[in-house]
Formats: sequence, structure tokens, C-alpha cells
Amino acid sequence: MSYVDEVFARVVAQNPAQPEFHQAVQEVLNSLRIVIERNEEAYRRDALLERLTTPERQILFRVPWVDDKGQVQVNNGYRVQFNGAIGPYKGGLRFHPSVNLGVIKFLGFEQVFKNSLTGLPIGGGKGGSDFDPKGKSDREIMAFCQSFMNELYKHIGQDVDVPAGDIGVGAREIGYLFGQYKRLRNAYEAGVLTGKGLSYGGSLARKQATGYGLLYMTEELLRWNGKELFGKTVAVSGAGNVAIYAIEKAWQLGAKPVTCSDSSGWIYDPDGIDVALLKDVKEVRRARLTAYAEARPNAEYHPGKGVWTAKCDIALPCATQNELLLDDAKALVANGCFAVLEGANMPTSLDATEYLQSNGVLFCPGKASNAGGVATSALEMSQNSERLSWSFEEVDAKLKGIMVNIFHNMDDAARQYGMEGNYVAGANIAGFLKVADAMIAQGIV
Ligand code: NDP
Ligand code: 2IT
Repeated sequence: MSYVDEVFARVVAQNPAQPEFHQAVQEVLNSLRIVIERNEEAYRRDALLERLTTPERQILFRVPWVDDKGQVQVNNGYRVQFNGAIGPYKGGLRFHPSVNLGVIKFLGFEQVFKNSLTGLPIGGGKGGSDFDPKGKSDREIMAFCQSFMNELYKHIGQDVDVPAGDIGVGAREIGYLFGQYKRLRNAYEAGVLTGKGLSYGGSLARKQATGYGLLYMTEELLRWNGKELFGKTVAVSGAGNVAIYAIEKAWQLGAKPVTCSDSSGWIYDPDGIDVALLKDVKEVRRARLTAYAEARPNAEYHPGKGVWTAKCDIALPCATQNELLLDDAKALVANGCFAVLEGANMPTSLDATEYLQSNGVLFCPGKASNAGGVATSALEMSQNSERLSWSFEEVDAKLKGIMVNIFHNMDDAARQYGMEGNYVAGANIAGFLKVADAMIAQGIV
């Protein structure tokens, strides 16, 4: 059996009932085959792939909190510090009822390669809880965040592990988490969390960064393939942080975003998505997309799944993992879609990815196309270290430069290993080589 197959079998055997983690590892190891084969003996002797697929540390904890009725609630808390070879662990916190250890491990594993691709000195980690913020009062959110931090603070620090937001964690949650960290440590350590509010150490353009970065990547990838974004119809899924700012930047670059979705249904707006209205519904009122449809008579609201049946040139999945499956890929191809770039983490299943690629669709994996969020988090850490704030324009220009750079590193890596245009392989290989080099240089740790 090849070394890659051996390690994959080991991952499946040692991590039962964690299908998302298996899926993320399978995708990466498959694209590394050719790289590993060239140096198999040394990698095998150093157990490099076993170390790469085993988190350095996994922290599981109880999060008790009191709800508004005086009832005590208990949730599970997680922080997985996956790989610290190139910098302090870095990655978001997800609060969603679907969170379990396997989900956090898949996200932490992806983060290792993504953070490497940014070119910035950040290792990979991820955390979160099965806590559901939906329908909770601000008081309950604060109580939960404070209890979560009562344990997490022991394991993080600006040079140790730097959490940020993800699904269900935005500026409100980061604020409560930061306040509690500061109180427990009795020190103002701004760089311990990113995605902070602008009044207490946050970076301009961090809120927009993932969505904007996705569109900078889209523009560069299309340009390099002799196409252009201007004038194209774009289907976006999700209606959260990533989706909103992807839609905003799509408009700014001359494209027309016509869809968005949440876990209840999806919107098709023939006039293009009204960003101001979407922000009001989701960021201010924290309401459902039915409220968007009520305010926009021309828009169609469809309950349930189905956003990928909308006719589009470019699809940007920005909600969650495994939201674009084989049948969705078939519908996209049948409708003439020619590019899919992932804003979410692992939104496309492996068979859907293969279908898209083999039907000539340009496909960019999330670890490259959504890296603008974490890259700008690293820029926030830099600003915190020098106790300065950069202008929106400065951060945005750096973000754009980073996305263009990621595109070319991934494109070059794919070409160098004979897989031109296969950006899944290119991103995995380019991300891996830097981490592997740092791991080898630092010995068996
Ligand atoms: P938000 O919580 O702001 O928004 C998430 C959106 O996705 C909501 O519209 C939500 O709908 C929908 N969604 C979440 N879970 C599901 C589900 N199980 N089924 C259907 N819809 C779902 O999160 P973000 O926008 O921050 O994150 C979206 C994706 O982008 C995630 O995969 C995240 O890991 C990834 N990402 C985020 C980055 C960031 O900087 N925030 C950076 C890089 C990647 P509803 O409100 O109904 O739950
Ligand atoms: O998936 C991700 O890259 C994020 N949720 C952002 C992580 C970060 O540290 O900004």
C-alpha cells in the first residue's frame, strides 16, 4: 500500500464517526500523492503525514451558563490546536448546533493549509461549541461567551493561539469573549483575538475581508483564464458575513449577484440582491430571509434547498460544508455555470468537485479562495503588535495583493506538478510544502 493510502486508512480507523474530517484529509492526501512519491522514504521515516493529520492538542470542555429563565444550560466547548509549525495557532470559533469534534478537526486541518497559503506566519487551529445563538438574547449570548472564555483563556494568547469568528460568531461575540479574557488575565492583550470592534483594536476591512477576498480571487482567476467577471451573473449561497460582503464586492466589480440563502430557504432576485436591505435583515434585525422577500416584491423566496438551480455564470457557495452536492453540480453545469469558487469551508462534496472539474468548470477550493478572512486577521495582529491602525485602503490593498499572490502560487504549484488548472491540487501542494519544510526543520516535535 502506498504511504498516502496507509495514512488515510489510519486516519479513518483512529477517528471513527468523523466523516467531515475524513473528507478533508482525503482531499488533501489525494492531491499530495505525487509530491509524497518523490520523497516517500524520508517522509515515511519522519512519519510526516501521521503528524500532519494528528492535531498537536485537542481541548474539550464543559460550558455551563444560565439562560434568561434562570435555567442552567450546558454545552460542549472545543479548541483544536492542529499545527503550529509556521506560527501561533490561528482560526475561528464556530457556534452552531451541528458542531462536534469531527467538524472542528476538519476545519482545523483545512486551516493549516489555508494559513500557509496566505504567506503570513500563522499556524492552524479551530474551535467552537454546539451552542445555538439563534433566538438567544444578548444577555444569554454574553453569559455563554463569558463561560466559554472561563476555560478557553488558559489555552490562548497573542503568541500561542489566536481565535476569531466563524459561523455564529461575529463582532458581538468577539466583544464579549475579549472582555472576559481581559478581565481574567488583568492585561490588555489586543492580539489574542481578531475580528474585534474598531473601538478596541479591530482592523478596518476585517469584516469585509473574506467576501472581498473571494471576489479578488475570482477576478484574478478569471482574468488568467481569459475570462472576465464584469457583466456576469453570480449565484451566492448563505446570507452571513462571507455572503454579504461577497455580494457587495461582486456589485462593485460589475457583476450581478442574484441569489442568497439561509438554513430555511433561498432568494432569487431578478434585479440583483439589494445589499443594504440584506444587511438590514441579517446584521441589524437578525431576521430570516422571508423578511428580505417581504420588502422586495420582485424577489422570489423558495423554502428549503435549491439555490444551485438558479441560472448563473459563476457560483460562490458561502454558507457551510457539503452544501453543493453532485446533483447541484449537475444543475450548475447544465445551466452554463463556468466557475465555482468556495467562500465557505468545504462546501462542495468530493464527487461534486470531480464532476465540476471534469466538465471544464474552473474550481477554486475554499482554503485558497476564502483565505482573505484569516489573512486580514493576521494583518489585525500586526497592527495590534505595533499599536497602530492602518487605513481601510491600506488593509484592502494588502488583502488584494495576498489573494492575487495565493492564486499564482496555487497555479504555479499545479503547473509544476503537471496538473495545470487543477487548483485543488495546486492549493494543497503549495500549502503543504511550506508547512512540511517548517516541520522538518524543527525536528520531531
Ligand atoms: P455566518 O454565521 O455569518 O453565516 C452563515 C450563513 O450560512 C447563514 O446564512 C446561515 O444560515 C448559513 N448556514 C450555516 N449553517 C448552515 C447549515 N447547516 N445549513 C444551511 N445554511 C447554513 O457565518 P460566515 O459567513 O462567517 O461563514 C460562512 C462560511 O464561511 C463557513 O463555512 C465558514 O467556515 C466560512 N468562512 C468564514 C470566514 C469568516 O471570516 N467569517 C473566513 C473563511 C471561511 P442561518 O442563519 O439560517 O443559520
Ligand atoms: O475559516 C476561517 O478562515 C475563518 N473563520 C477565519 C479565521 C480567522 O482567524 O480569522
